[in-house]
Amino acid sequence: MTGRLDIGPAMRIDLILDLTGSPGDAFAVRDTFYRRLQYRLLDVVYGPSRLPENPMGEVAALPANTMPEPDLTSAERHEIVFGGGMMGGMSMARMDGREVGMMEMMQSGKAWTVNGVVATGHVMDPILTLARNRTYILALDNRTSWYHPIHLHGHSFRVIGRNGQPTRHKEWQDTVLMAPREQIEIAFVADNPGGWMFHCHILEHQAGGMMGVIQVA
Ligand SMILES: [Cu+2]
Repeated sequence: MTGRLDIGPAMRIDLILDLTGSPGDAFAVRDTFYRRLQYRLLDVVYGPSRLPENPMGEVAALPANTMPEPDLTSAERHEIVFGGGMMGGMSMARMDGREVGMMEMMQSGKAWTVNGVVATGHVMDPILTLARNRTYILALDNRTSWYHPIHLHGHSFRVIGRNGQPTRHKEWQDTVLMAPREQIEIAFVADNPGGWMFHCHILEHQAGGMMGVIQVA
């Protein structure tokens, strides 16, 4: 069996495995994301008895999704730029209310920005204030040379576009893995009032400044 799924920290997937092997067959599930750090995560091993011909039988219907559907025709669009890191080409950023260079950021243990701002604590001005129950499209622009799994608290969103192309499944997620230099559009109804963290779920990146607050009024 072959096949690859890319998931970052905080991401989950539901998999249905249609097992068609014979008793005693085995295959490995490997993490191959970092070529030099590959490892065997687990083995799937068939038991001694043969599987029934139609193991899945009738697939039970899932309960209907209760997430509010984003209304893309009336959506308000906001761009969110993720910057910083080595080979990011960033020269200046805003940290604790003033402009600083990359060197000063690094000396403070910081390396990353959201819309040009380095987060330095957990209390901060919101990067966006959204009206309750409106649909928003966030255009996420990864201007770094690194992967970032970006996680929004308080909401699930649809991933509607990648690098200008619509996605096939408009998948529901609460964390989306951005490849280096990738641009991703997400859409959701801001139906949960509060101040919600929006951050990279590689926690070193979050601590290094890659987080913001989205306020839903
Ligand atoms: Cu990151």
